[in-house]
Amino acid sequence: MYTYFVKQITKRLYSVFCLLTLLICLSFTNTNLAIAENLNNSSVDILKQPPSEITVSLGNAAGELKFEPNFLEFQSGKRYKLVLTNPSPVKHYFTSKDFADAIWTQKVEAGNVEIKGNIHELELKPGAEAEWVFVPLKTGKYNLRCTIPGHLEAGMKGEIVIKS
Ligand SMILES: [Cu+2]
Repeated sequence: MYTYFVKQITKRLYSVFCLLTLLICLSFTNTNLAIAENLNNSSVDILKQPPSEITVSLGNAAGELKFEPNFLEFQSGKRYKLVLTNPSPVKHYFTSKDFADAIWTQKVEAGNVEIKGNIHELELKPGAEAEWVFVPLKTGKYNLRCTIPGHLEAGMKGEIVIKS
C-alpha cells in the first residue's frame, strides 16, 4: 500500500515537472519571438526615417587634394545619405574600410545604377557623384583617405566618427 502511494505521488510530481518545463520553454520561445519582432519593427522604422544628408567633396575645382569637409560625424542607429562629389579634374577614392565595416549599407546610387550590399571603397571619376545610404552601427573613430598614389601624402585624408 505504501509503495503504491509513493509511486502515485512520484507520477504526479513527474507530470507537474513536465508541465512546468513545457511552460518555461514556451515562455522563452515567446520572449524570443517578441525580441525578434521588436528588432524587425525598429529596422522598419529606421528605413522609414528620412535620411540626414551630408555632402563631401573629393578634391575641388582648384585641383587641391583634400576632402571637404575632412571631418565627418555620425550617430549610430540613424539613417544617412552621404553625397560624394568630385568637382576636380582627376579621379579620387573614398576609402575607409573600418568605417564601412561599422555601418550597414542600404544602397549606393550612382548614375542610373543602385548597388545593394557591402561597400568598402568608392572611386569617383572627374565630375562624378554618388549617394551612399547607410545606418552607422558601431561607435568609433575611423580614418578616411584617398588611395591614389601621392594623394594621402598631399593631405587627402580625414576622420570619421560614429558616436552613440
Ligand atoms: Cu585623391
